[in-house]
Amino acid sequence: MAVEDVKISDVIIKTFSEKLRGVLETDVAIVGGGPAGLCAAYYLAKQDYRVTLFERKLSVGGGMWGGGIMFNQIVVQKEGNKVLEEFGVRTVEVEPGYYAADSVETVTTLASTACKAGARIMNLFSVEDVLTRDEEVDGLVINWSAVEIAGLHVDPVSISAKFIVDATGHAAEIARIIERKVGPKLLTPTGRVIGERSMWADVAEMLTLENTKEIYPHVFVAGMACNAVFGGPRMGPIFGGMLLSGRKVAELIGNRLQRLTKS
Ligand code: 48H
Repeated sequence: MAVEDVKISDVIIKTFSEKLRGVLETDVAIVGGGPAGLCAAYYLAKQDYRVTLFERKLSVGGGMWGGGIMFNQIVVQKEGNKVLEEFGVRTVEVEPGYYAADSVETVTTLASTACKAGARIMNLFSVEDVLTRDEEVDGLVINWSAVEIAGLHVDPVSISAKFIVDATGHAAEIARIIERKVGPKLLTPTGRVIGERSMWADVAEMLTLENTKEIYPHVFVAGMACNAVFGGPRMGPIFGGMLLSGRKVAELIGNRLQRLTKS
C-alpha cells in the first residue's frame, strides 16, 4: 500500500495533540523517569489512577542504563529483587543476598510495564515550575526540553495534578523549586533541602525508603531525591532502594487518593 507523507504527519500531530490534552488534568504527576519514577508510575497506574510521568531526556531510565561505571549490570538486595520479580526482570543471586540484573532489561521492562499498565510517559518535557494555590501545590509548569536546552525565551504551559512526585534524582529539582519560590517551608527539619551525603550503601538504602514521604502539601519525594532532601548518604549502583521507594510512594499517594474519593 502506498503511503502519503502528509498523512503520516497528520497522524502524529493528531494523536500527540490528543495525548497532550489528555495529560492536562491528572491524578498524579511524576517528575523524572528513572527507576523510582517508573516504579511509582507502574504501581499507581495499576491502581487505575491517571498517572503522567514527565522526563526531560529523550529516554527514560535515568541513571540505571549505565549500571556501575558503565558496566551495564545493576545490583539489588532481597527486597529489591522481589520488586524485579514482580516486573518479570530476570536476576541472578551471585552472592547470598546480592542479586544482579541486566540494566538494559531492567529499564526497558520497567518502562514497558508502566506504559502497559496505563501510565502516560511524556519524554522531552522539562518541569520548570509548580502551580501553588493556598499553601499547596496543585500542578506543574512544563516546557519542551529543547526550549530549555536552547535557552529560548518561550513561555511554558501548565497541567493540574492532585499529587506530585519529585523523582528527579540527585538534583531534587522540585523540592529546590519550592524552597526557592515558596520559602523554607519544606517538611524537613530545616524547611530546606538538606543536601546529599557521601556514600554508605546500607544506611542510604534504608533512609531512602524511610524518607519517601510528603515534603510539601501534595508533593512527595521518591528515589535518590529523598537523600538530597533529607540529608541521607548516596548508595552507589545498588537500585533496590529506588524500586522500593517508587512502590512506597505509590502506596502513600494511593491511600490519599482513596480518602479524597470517599470524602
Ligand atoms: C523532567 C527531570 C527533571 C525535570 C530531572 O537520576 P534518576 O535515575 O533518579 P532515581 O531516583 O529514579 O534513581 C537514582 C539512580 O539512578 C541513581 O542515580 C543512584 C542509585 N545513584 C547512587 C549514587 O550514589 O550516585 O532519574 C531522574 C530522572 C532523570 O532521567 C532526569 O532527566 C529527570 O529525572 N529529571 N525530568 N523535568 N525538571 N529533573
